[in-house]
Amino acid sequence: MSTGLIIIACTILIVIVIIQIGKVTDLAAKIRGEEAVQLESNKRSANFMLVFLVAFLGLTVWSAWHYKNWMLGYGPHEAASAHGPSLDASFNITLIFTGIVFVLTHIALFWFAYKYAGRKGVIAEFMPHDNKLEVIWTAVPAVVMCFLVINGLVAWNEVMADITEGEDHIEIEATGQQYLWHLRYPGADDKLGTRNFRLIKSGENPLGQDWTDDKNLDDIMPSEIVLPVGKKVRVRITAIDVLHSFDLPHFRVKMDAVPGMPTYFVFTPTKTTEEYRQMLKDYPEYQQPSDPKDPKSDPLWKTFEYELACAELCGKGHFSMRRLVKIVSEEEYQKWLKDQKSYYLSNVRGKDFDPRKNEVLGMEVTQRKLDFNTAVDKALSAEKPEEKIIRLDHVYYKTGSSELDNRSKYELDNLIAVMNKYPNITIEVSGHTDSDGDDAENLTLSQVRAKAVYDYLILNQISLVRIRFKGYGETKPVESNDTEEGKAKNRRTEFQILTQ
Ligand SMILES: [Cu+2]
Repeated sequence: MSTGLIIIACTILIVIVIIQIGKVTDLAAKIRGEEAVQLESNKRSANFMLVFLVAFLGLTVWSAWHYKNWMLGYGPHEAASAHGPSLDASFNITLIFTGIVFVLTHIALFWFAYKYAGRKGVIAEFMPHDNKLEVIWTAVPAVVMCFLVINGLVAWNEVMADITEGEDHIEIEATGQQYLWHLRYPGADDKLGTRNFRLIKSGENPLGQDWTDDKNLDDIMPSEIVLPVGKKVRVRITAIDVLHSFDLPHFRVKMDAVPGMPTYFVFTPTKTTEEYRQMLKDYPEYQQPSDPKDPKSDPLWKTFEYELACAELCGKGHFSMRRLVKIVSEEEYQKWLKDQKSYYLSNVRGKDFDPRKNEVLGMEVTQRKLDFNTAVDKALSAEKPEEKIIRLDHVYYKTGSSELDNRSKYELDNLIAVMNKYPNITIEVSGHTDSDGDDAENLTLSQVRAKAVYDYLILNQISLVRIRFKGYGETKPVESNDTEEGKAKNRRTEFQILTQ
């Protein structure tokens, strides 16, 4: 409130002062004559032009010098990509030319204003046209522009070159959305799966990946970009809603992300994050504490991270489209990659919206076989009878019936393989239920379900003297029946190795 009053008071005062000065000037003109006052004012303005010229150019040079270390391409901000230096050089060449023109034109502008200020008895020369001048100020910029454009084109062609057929590279994808980047890496198959915008559903399928395409199943969606140093990367760039721009300033990578128009950028990181930090270490501005409130916090160079930004003002949350970029060694990259989980397997698999929930996937078959054999090996070497029980987690029945679901065959085939591998093993197959419903019915259901597994094994040439089956109904719960989770665990079929 008081600040507002002061501002209003100041404004009124300034207006009064200006009006008073005007009155005084008027009065002076009346006393000394109009012309004399005009000439004096011309002279003063001319002198100011000279002062301004010197101060302005001086400040321009000073600020450029003072802030140079904060500009890309100068001081510690070297390019960290293979193509970066050629772009930086292009910018520098343009800066040299425009810088020279900038200084010369400004000197001419203010010097002329000084030199040709109105003086008593001097009349301006009338010059309607000058061919020589016209030719000079057309030809010189034209030649310079040609040089700059050609120089820029050469750099452009180098920077925008795509991957050649069969060239070794990593292909990743970045999709801009208000206000985040969806990052996608191909999984073990090295191929990104297909997308269809009609399948986009937030929370379920943010990118519209087509889950019937096997290539999608192992795709990972990490929260940061991790890349190995020295390897070519091709980034597919696109957007879901509005224009965004994929910007990796340290790598001199910048490309618009346009909905419906896929773009790309190919670059090779040449410095790991750690190497870049080591380079920043020598600069005093990076030796400041990273937390201004805590002088003991790590210096800025130590906490430095490359980053991905959105360079298109895409809305009010634009600033939050920041993602970390980490450049590491090939070994670290492979290790990181191995730790990533497929988006499909961790977020979609088995959910109601999984179009393949009734299907056993090839990779699941492989993984389950491994898990099953590990469990069998453990049971075989165990001492206590209760440690020789193995749950058949992937044996399914049709609801309320003992008919085996088609998906059960993989697990049962694993069991058959084990029975054939160890011909001395005998087992008991047992069925169990939760506590819901009638006890006697549960007992019967568990019995017929265990028998269904028994029948499957007999049908597949396993000798009947090696197997017996039994239904335990709800008598042997492994968890409390109070929760749905516990009940699901209690509804199970398992087998116990009796002799081996
Ligand atoms: Cu954006």
